[in-house]
Amino acid sequence: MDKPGVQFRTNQKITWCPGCPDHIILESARRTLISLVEQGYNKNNFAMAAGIGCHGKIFDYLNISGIYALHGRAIPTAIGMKMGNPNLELLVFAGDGDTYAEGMAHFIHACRFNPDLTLFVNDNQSFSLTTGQATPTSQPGFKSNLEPLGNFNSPLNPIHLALSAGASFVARCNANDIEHTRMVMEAAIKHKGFSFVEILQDCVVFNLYVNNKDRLMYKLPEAKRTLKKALALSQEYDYINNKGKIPLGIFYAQPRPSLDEEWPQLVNLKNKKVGWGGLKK
Ligand SMILES: Cc1ncc(C[n+]2csc(CCOP(=O)(O)OP(=O)(O)O)c2C)c(N)n1
Repeated sequence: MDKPGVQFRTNQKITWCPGCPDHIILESARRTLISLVEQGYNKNNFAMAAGIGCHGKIFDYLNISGIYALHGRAIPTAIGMKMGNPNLELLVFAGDGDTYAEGMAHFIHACRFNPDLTLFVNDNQSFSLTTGQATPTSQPGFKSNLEPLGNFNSPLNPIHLALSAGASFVARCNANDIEHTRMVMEAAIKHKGFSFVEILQDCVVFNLYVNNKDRLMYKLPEAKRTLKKALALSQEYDYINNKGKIPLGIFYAQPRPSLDEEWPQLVNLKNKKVGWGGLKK
């Protein structure tokens, strides 16, 4: 076990911009893992697939096994890892460009297939590593070198989409709120099946319009909700409006059989305790 205070850290130099909330998301993830290990999770069974983008650099800084996937392909990479060793606790760290543009088909089908893994999407409403082009959650009018006249498209609503596609756990966090994000991350990892956590974050360099929305955010009360109610809540925020309210927390959590429970081959692997062995105490 690492020394207290350095758990799950690597010695890599962190190269995110000063002030980027990716630093804070890393800290929430680190605290989540520490808390789960304290509760009996086996540290060696955590593994990650990271997307390509600023967000993906968490792979270098969070000390668990894994792989940098291709841009847009972190979800299928994680599903493959899970099929190879269903005893792993798979975490996917992806970006909004990564997941909702090039990776969109994988996102929708993961909601349908319900593999037992957790997807965290750092949503800064821009392709930031490539210097700020519009993603599917960017606001109309967002100007970039690629679209000097501004983005013509309206944002899609990933929370609404995930719920519609059958995701069994759907949540939203504010990157700036370490402790709330930690709590939601922990609940998402504990959920059996596909968990989707959208983490709204500022981009301090490329899409300043989407920043400083903390004052609009409020926390949903913990409650078991119908899909209908969760869908209605998901529409409170349209990713453009700077006046309305932005709900945070768990919109929906409804366990249903996961991919690895439905496939006999995976059940067999699980029972044989392939790889690193049983996951939880
Ligand atoms: C297959 C493929 N397509 C496109 C790219 C180029 N690319 C690398 S990072 C990136 C932007 C990532 O944006 P996002 O996923 O929103 O993450 P952020 O950098 O904002 O955290 C793009 C388009 C690539 N490396 N590989």
